[in-house]
Amino acid sequence: MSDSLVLTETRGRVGLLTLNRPKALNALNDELMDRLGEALLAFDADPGIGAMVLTGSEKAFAAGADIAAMKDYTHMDAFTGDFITRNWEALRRVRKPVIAAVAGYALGGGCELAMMCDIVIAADTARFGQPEINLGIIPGAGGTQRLPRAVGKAKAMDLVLTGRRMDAAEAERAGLVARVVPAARLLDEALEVATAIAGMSLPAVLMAKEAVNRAYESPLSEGLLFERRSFHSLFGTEDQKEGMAAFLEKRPPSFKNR
Ligand code: CO8
Repeated sequence: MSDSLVLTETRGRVGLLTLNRPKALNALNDELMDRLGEALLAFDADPGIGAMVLTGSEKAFAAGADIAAMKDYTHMDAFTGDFITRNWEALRRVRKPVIAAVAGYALGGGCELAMMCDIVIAADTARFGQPEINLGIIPGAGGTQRLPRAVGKAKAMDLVLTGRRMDAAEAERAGLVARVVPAARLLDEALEVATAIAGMSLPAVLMAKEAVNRAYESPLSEGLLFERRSFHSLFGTEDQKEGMAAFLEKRPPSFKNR
């Protein structure tokens, strides 16, 4: 449906989600985040889907939380209404990889949304930032936590305290972005990456995502143990036998996702 706030389509084994509030530069309101969470979880549950791409418009991935919607919030509106947590938690439940394809502005909640994805691919037009300080607030969906983990304290402090924007080249140098491509290539590049991932063995992909995320949540010794246990368990899959047999037989593998 073209008037939906989140457009969805499938490209082979890839689920493509497009934020569709272009006149407000994809400002994130509750309804949009509800739709996005539902769409991501639906693709996550679909056995025909192996990876997802989340994108916005040419001008904006998302210019942040909807300022008009939250302008008159009181402390209690935000707290008792569970502002942000309620419909952002769905994203954390997604087990398949999500690739953010970012063109234009990814600011505030838009930058935080990109950082919740597993791989960020940026167009050369992309601009990242946490400008909340200009509004008299601070980031509220992970900007003060995920940004330092991605780019280090020095640059995170610079961005969060001044509200300045970072272009795509700086974001790539800083480690926020995996690849930068010309704007015209953005969607093709993201779909190619997602298609390649969706062609891998799904159990291995899910475990790889879990294990990399563990690196942020646990001490090294615990993370290494988690990785080793996951690694050992993959020898119980048919796909491991197929992958290694295919290599030795010099042919492409045909994974069954089990
Ligand atoms: N909220 C609501 N409307 C917005 C937003 C926004 N964040 N961003 C842009 N718009 C609207 C504008 O009001 C304008 O609407 P209208 O045409 O009706 O006047 C339309 O989009 C186009 O915007 P501009 O005319 O401003 O376009 P420009 O090209 O001149 O400027 C900018 C583009 C630089 C992106 C500018 O729009 C801007 O600075 N936007 C606000 C960016 C910002 O401050 N983001 C942070 C918001 S706070 C936040 O995200 C807190 C996160 C908390 C967690 C997330 C919870 C969901």
